[in-house]
Amino acid sequence: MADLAKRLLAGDRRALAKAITLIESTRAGDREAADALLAAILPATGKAVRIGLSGTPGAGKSTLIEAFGTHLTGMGRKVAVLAVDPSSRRSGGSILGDKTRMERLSRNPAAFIRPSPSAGELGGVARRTRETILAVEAAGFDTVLVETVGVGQSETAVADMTDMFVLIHAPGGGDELQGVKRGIMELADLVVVNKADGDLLPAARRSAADLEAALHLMRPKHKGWSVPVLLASAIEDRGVAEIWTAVGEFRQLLGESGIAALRKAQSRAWMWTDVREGLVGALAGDREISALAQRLEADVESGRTTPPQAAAQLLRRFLKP
Ligand SMILES: Nc1nc2c(ncn2[C@@H]2O[C@H](COP(=O)(O)OP(=O)(O)OP(=O)(O)O)[C@@H](O)[C@H]2O)c(=O)[nH]1
Ligand SMILES: [Mg+2]
Repeated sequence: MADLAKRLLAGDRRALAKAITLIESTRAGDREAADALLAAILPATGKAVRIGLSGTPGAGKSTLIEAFGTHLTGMGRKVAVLAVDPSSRRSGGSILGDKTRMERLSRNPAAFIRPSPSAGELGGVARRTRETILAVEAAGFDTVLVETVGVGQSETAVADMTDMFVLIHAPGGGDELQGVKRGIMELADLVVVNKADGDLLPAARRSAADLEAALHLMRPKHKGWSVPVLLASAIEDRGVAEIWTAVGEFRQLLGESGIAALRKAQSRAWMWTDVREGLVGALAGDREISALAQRLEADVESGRTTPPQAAAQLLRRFLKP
């Protein structure tokens, strides 16, 4: 493990791939090794700009990340692209799709692309991605882009592991705008209307105006930051430099201490998430408790016991066997 950590810290890409495989492994022994590895590299982490990107399926997230990432490597930055997608929607085929969508970037020596770990529960996928962020930072990547599809809870998970959350929107009418859940809008630090090209340009302008109006009605997430709405075209490589400018302005507003505070809160929340998941896992893995749980569920269903009483009984047994 010490050797793997050393090679990882030296920026060895094969060591990075191996580290991530270890992080994603579900074998018990690997878990301990991954924990030890993470502890060893921890002092070398935290130096990257962490950006989450989300948007409805087909909004052009991957294509935009390709253009944005290529722009950043052109500026001398080292870019890692990770994905969080707990849905089964993404099988082997579309991971390949992503690689072709990011063809330039995947051949770029200053970039590293890691598709989402195979489908699983969001909690597990999110934890592995958080750990992978640490691994790529230790390997020297100074910009981490985390893509997630805007369905379900994954965008909250990604917003909780990044410094800045970017919502990518495709041009569309009012109906489509209503399809953007309010909760996702509230997470956004920056909104990009992609596909602002060709025939779609007028619709993109209208969408941007609608989004600006909607954002105006929302409570600001960070004091002093009004969420910009930018137009971009991933396929024409336009609007990409402006995204990086907005990232810089946002980081300047938050300041180093603001970002540090954000990350501290994220670390605390991560710890408690792991505690909760560990407890639920231990509960589920205990045979005696499972048997009791089954009886209690039946009691709750039939109205013999109230749910709070059943929960208290289960916890009593679990905590004081
Ligand atoms: N006109 C136009 N089409 C675009 C642009 N960006 C992406 N597309 C097209 O939109 C489609 C979806 O692009 P992706 O980059 O795969 O979108 P995505 O949001 O990553 O999709 P999922 O990961 O499946 O949710 C593709 O056919 C792209 O060629 C753009 O700037 N302009
Ligand atoms: Mg994609």
